[in-house]
Amino acid sequence: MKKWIPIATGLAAGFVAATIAFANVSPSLTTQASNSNTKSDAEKVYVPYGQKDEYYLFDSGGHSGQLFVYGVPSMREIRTIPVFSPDPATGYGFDTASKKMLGGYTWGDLHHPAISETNGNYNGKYLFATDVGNSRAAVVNLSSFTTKDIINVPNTSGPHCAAFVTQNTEYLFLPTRFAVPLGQEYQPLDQYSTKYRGVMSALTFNESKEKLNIAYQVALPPWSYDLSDAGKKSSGDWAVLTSYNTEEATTTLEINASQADRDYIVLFNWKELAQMVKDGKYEEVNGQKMIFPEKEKGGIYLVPVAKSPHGVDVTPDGKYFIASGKLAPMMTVFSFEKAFKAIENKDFAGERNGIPILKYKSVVEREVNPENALGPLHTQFDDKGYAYTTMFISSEIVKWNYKTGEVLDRVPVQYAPGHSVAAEGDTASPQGKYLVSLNKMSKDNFLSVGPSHPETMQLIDISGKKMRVIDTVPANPEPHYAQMIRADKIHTINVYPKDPSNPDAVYKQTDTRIVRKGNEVHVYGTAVRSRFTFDHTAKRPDSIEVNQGDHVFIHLTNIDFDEDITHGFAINSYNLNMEVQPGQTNTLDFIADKAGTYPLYCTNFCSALHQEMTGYLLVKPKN
Ligand code: RUQ
Ligand code: CUA
Repeated sequence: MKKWIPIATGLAAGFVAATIAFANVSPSLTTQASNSNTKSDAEKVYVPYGQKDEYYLFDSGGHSGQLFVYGVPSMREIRTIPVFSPDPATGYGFDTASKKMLGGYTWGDLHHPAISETNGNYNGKYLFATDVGNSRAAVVNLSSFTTKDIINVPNTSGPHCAAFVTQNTEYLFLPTRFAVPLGQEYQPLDQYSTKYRGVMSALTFNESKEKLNIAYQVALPPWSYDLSDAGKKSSGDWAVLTSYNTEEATTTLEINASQADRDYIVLFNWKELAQMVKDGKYEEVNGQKMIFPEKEKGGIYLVPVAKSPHGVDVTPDGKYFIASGKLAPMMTVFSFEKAFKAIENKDFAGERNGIPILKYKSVVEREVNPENALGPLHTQFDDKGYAYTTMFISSEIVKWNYKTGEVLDRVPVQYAPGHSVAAEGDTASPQGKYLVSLNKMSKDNFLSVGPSHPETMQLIDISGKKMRVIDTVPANPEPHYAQMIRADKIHTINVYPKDPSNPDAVYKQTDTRIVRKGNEVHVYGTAVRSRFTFDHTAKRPDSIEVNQGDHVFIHLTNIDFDEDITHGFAINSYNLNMEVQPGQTNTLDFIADKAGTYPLYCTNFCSALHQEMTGYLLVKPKN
């Protein structure tokens, strides 16, 4: 393997120089050979037929708008869950309910998945995600691996700094990457500092209805908010987020947003903010309850941090938060306890936009600066109290002790890791054992597919004193963050249970019917191996005849109550396809605007006679 060092564009000149100089002393030069996998590594990742992986890995799909599910340690991809983008394979975005949920958007940018938590640990029930591209949030049900709700978040733009849930899933917070005028109205960029805002939204989730809701918003200064994390245990009522461009630059951010030596971590008490809303300390902005920190004091503080920080991660004990600076080659450990004391003593060093600034010295615990390690981004934790930080520039994982600052081990990865994910590594009880490095580059790793190479995931055994890369696999674009959960915490359903209260469901072929209401045609049909029945009384029960211009609703119930017997339903030339899983009722609606004869068929292989599972849609011309 050739030595390769990514040169990040847009870094301060001195920093780039340091990066180039660093090429000569990279630890990967000396330890590269240890990354060639051996037979014993292969045995560690081999999961024999009939056995299952120990962990699920939920990997963000970035601008594909999807979520990818892998098994660990085999690193086999087992499922794609469409979240913010349509997916013909499952009919997501085609059937009536999911089409409505997507709201006309055909893509999304999914960065940070967040599994629901109880007492700071994953409970395996739901997964939340945000869309940086079109300012949305979504929830995925982990018993069916399907997206249940998507909400548009007004007044904001690009909730990159999300989603992270509080320790009992009380809230998920969505601070944004882009500042915009409230309501995204037109405002000249010269008015940036006064008219633009970086808004943080607090969302709640109603589990019985499987619906997301915006509880309140906070009009933060017009900075970019990058990453966030919720507190745990003694810091459980608090959350932290990093900011950059506190310079409030409006052009050429790569230079102008890197001027100040310090940016800020925003520290807030979400219980206090919720109380402020209860007390009416907010203004209504475009239908949302908005707290303005310059008008209503309390709950929010700023902590100075080395310039342009990226990740911020709360330690499993809830005592510290660790910020990593993409332009400062160090990890800074801050103490919640010290911050609380400084807040109590009003030990402030001024304020910005009405938000008190704590003194760096009174909150910092230690700075950790591993020799020649460059571009620290994100930190994960194991069961022994150690931290693992990704180094984007020097392409390695650094293992260190956050209580002493001691650096314990370093392992090169190929190349440019953004996040890494350890088994339950951002919870109150990390599992140790495995860490997956989510690499942005894979030069030289796989068969060439042209100028653009796939991204990579590398599985690292972290059970011993020394880390060891034991597997390397290509990854779908684009792995940003992932979460890894013990497989026995996820309880999937085998078939959808019957729902007699669903007016669209039909569980017996003898109940199938076609009902006309004006120019609306409702088909209540069934799918079973290997036939469709739309109207059991008709001469041809598997065909549908409508008039041109009719609004047609196909309500289809899969009455094969057998695991894995999924049927599809497609109409030739009408650009329609949906899926009905065992026991499920799904609806597809469309305007039959094209007259003619259109075969319909099952798209999902379901039996030896799957090819016979067909019929016709006949659309009678208007005149
Ligand atoms: S970010 S590479 Cu979208 Cu999570 Cu740090
Ligand atoms: Cu039903 Cu193929």
